[in-house]
Amino acid sequence: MEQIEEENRPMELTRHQELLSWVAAQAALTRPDNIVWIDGSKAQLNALRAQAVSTGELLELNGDKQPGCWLHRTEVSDVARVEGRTFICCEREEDAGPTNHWMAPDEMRALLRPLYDGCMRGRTMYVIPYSMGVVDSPFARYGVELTDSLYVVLSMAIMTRFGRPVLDALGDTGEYVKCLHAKADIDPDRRYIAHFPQDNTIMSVNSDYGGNALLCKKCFSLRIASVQGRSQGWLAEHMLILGVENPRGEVRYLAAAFPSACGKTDLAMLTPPERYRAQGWKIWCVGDDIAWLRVGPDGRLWAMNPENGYLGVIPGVSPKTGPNILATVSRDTLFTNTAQNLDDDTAWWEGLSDTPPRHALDWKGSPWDGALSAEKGAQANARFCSPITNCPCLSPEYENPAGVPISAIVFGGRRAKVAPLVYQSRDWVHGVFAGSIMASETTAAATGKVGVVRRDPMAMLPFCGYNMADYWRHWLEMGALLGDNAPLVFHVNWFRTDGDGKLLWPGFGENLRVLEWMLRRCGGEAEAVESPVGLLPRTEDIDLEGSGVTRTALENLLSIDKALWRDDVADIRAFYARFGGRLPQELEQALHELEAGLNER
Ligand code: GTP
Ligand code: SPV
Ligand code: MN
Repeated sequence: MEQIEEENRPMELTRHQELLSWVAAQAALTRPDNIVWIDGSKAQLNALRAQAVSTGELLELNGDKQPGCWLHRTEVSDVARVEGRTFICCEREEDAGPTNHWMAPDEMRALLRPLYDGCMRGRTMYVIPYSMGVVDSPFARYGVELTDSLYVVLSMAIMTRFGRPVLDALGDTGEYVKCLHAKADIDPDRRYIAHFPQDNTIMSVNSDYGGNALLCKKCFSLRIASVQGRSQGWLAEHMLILGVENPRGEVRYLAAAFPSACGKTDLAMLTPPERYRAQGWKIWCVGDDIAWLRVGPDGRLWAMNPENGYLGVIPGVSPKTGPNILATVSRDTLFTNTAQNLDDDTAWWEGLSDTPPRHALDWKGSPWDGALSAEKGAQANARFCSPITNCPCLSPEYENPAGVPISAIVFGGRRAKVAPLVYQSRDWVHGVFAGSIMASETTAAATGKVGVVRRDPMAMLPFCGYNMADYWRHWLEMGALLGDNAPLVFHVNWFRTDGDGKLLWPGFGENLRVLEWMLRRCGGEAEAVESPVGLLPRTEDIDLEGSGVTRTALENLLSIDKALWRDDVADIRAFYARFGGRLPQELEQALHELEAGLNER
């Protein structure tokens, strides 16, 4: 084997023999010209950034207007997660369950081998040791990603804690998730995102975009971590975490699961309505996408955010709906697939300003006149990647290794019909049921048709690394551990429309009005009324002053259309049937009770 040059001699960084030999074996397969270990130093990152600019991989934006910001454009065929090419490769198909794509591990390895073979020739392989969670804390989990993409290196440097401290924490024998990423030819027909939970291994090839390539994110922190959590007694969830401080100065924490592009980042960084701000309400963001939850020493449920940055949807972020997001992306941000305003070399997206730039490039890099073009300037799933500390409302608890105690869990989807603005589950089991029957319209975050309603339990349909029925069982077992300390469980829908298809609820900051009711429920300070689907607020329980929403609209938002719900029950029954005898009996029973309630006069 010819000698591959290694920069940052690994022996000075680690004596982890198994890691060294794994890296060597992947290099022998992919044949990079050289290997660079990422140590986390500023000097190294600056040099890599300069290199990315020289190759055109990154474009430096206006340093006065968007300081420390960069723009990256992806291939036109590589703009979202590819669920159809994402596989769970456990030994037995039934353990992946009916909602995951499965392939036998040996078969997948055989299929991938030729795709990786020599694919890094002429390129550099970067070795990124990273941590999900605060390095060296009891609940941190480590990974090492090998990649031939500088874009991935620079994104991982924002999204994770990485470099030398992680190697130190791993020591000579520490466990880590093995992540092999190669952009190869970015060929969509040979694109695979494969997970081997039994080996703590992830293999991704032929994509250089978001969750397909930043393997720390959905691949590790949800698909692999959900499997680890099941055997170790914790939960890895697709949830934001936020603290709500009331005028008395009490902070309660919520964790909320919404499918991709359905409002997690927006809720996590919400700006309270004027009146609420005047009263002293504050929002504290702990995380916007992923939560790891476990039962704390006090018996309550605690949540921590394993990430160190945000990878958020940028189109639609406007001064009106997302001032905290705008502040977050104002500096040190890596934008992907936005438009570029050529007048001042800034990133631009729909929502940033009312008048689009006329002298611009669209996300594909083609000349674009925002006033004349029928096409959007930014791609629908364009993203920002910003350090966690950029958020003006970042919770001081964001790096508390213990996380924060959770008072309420919130599930939610994007549904024009059926789901009311909010309802509360009667108890934990009924809450697990509410999560399991979630449905939502598809979005641009994944390739495929947009706006199609599909069942998306706990917003984990594309992210649960094992059989969803076993996952529900695990949720039920967590509830048994929590007992009376279990958080209350709610379901929300910010997207309900009237007969003309107009949104009934203003959303964004106004969502605090709904959170307020939930928190008063947690404190035993608010009323609720029974309905077949769960507990509803009375219209007088939601403060509408200054919201522009009428009582009639709120009645509409809270109404339960029994006919539509009965159709949903039929759909849920068909969905549940896919899990056969593995479906927890408690959920079957809850569905039966829902149907019985809907059939009462
Ligand atoms: P991922 O990062 O892909 O997991 O998405 P996310 O869940 O963080 O979604 P995000 O907050 O980025 O919101 C995505 C889309 O939903 C944007 O188009 C927002 O404008 C829209 N949105 C977010 N919150 C609300 C809301 O309360 N009401 C309405 N109508 N739209 C919302
Ligand atoms: C999502 O699709 O839920 C995202 C973006 O947050 S990605 O990291 O690409 O999964
Ligand atoms: Mn988000």
